[in-house]
Amino acid sequence: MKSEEYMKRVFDLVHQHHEWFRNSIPLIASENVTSPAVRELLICDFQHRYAEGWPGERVYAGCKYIDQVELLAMELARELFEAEHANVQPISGVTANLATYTALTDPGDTMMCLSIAMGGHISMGKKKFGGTAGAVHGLEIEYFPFDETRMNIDVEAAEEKIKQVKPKLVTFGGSVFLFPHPVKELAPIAKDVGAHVMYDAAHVAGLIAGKHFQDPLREGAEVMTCSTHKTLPGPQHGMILCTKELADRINRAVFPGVVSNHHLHAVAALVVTLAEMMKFGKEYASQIIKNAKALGKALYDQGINVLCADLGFTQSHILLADITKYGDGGTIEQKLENANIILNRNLLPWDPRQGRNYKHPGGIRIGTSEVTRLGMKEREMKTIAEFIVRVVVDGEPEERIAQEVAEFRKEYQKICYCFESPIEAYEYISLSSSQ
Ligand code: DSN
Repeated sequence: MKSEEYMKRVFDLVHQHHEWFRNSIPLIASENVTSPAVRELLICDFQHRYAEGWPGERVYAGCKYIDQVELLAMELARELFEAEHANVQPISGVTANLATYTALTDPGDTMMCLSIAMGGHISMGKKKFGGTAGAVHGLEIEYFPFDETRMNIDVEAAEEKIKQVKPKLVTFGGSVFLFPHPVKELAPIAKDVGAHVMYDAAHVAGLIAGKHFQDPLREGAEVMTCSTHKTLPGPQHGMILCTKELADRINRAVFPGVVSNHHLHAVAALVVTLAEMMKFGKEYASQIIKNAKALGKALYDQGINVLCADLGFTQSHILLADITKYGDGGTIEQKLENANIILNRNLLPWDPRQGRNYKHPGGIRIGTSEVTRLGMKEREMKTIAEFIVRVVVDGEPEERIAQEVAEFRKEYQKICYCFESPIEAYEYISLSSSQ
């Protein structure tokens, strides 16, 4: 292709993506949509700059405004999460986790966490699976015993295992996270054997900020890592909150450990996100969880095996459904995508035992953060459940459902829980005449 054709092609594809999302129901639990103010800062000049080091102690000139912005982000993060220290330099949740492993452990040490099938994240993975903890930092991984009926860590068995294994680090949190983890119960046991306690809040940071989930830093976690773009509806970035005592170790592990430049435009955008959460976070988090419960019930009532019905399905933004009655997770994910319903297939805890793998697992994961941000409430969750059931259970033609989904979406184009919303959620913003 000629260079002009590459130009045309990329703009065409991105425009098509925007149009598709405008007409779709976004249910990926790790995603969200940012406010116009966040988006504006993401394209500011900060994105062209370097600010290695610490505010006031940079190794580059030109940082006098950047420094002040980073200090604002740190101040807001400390306040919102009631943390003694905040580092806003990790460029992602994985980077935040890697920095924490670097600060608190040495290669060869053992970390206890959830396996991926139980909801752990790839950044907690073993070396043989290429996970960050094992393959990059050289940690040995021991899994928490898991209660599959309650979709949570088995407290008694975990207590025994911590005493026996004596890990150097115990990590709570993960990627499939229906209920608060037993930090309060297990953190003292971990500390007794000399372990540090961290909590990966990538998924639930917005719920924690909104005071509608557990409060890990008060329950015994010394470090809480997160990405800033899931239930916390900000730029794609990372953050670490920790005790004063660990602040220097964490800072040094982040820089010069795992970041050079730390995506300064994202730090500016994070300030807006944190300010939005100060003002709207409680209401937003509460509605996300109400929506997840309502969607879980509506799906369950229509025959979909949403896990943990006896526990109210979830206390977070995530639902997990065993979909094996209707096919495998991969096939169902594709059918739903054809119908403009975007979610992801997911391993169930028992899938590896039953010979299923991540390409064709037994489950689907559904998240309600983004649809809530679009202003949807319990009533709309019933409509979404009907669309899903018509595809998955009734096998209606996917193209027909896609058209109905697009019609349904027309009413929900504004972004809620932010200071102002002058543009539509998936509006394409033009700055050049290339499109
Ligand atoms: N893998 C992402 C998720 O979907 O949970 C988080 O990085």
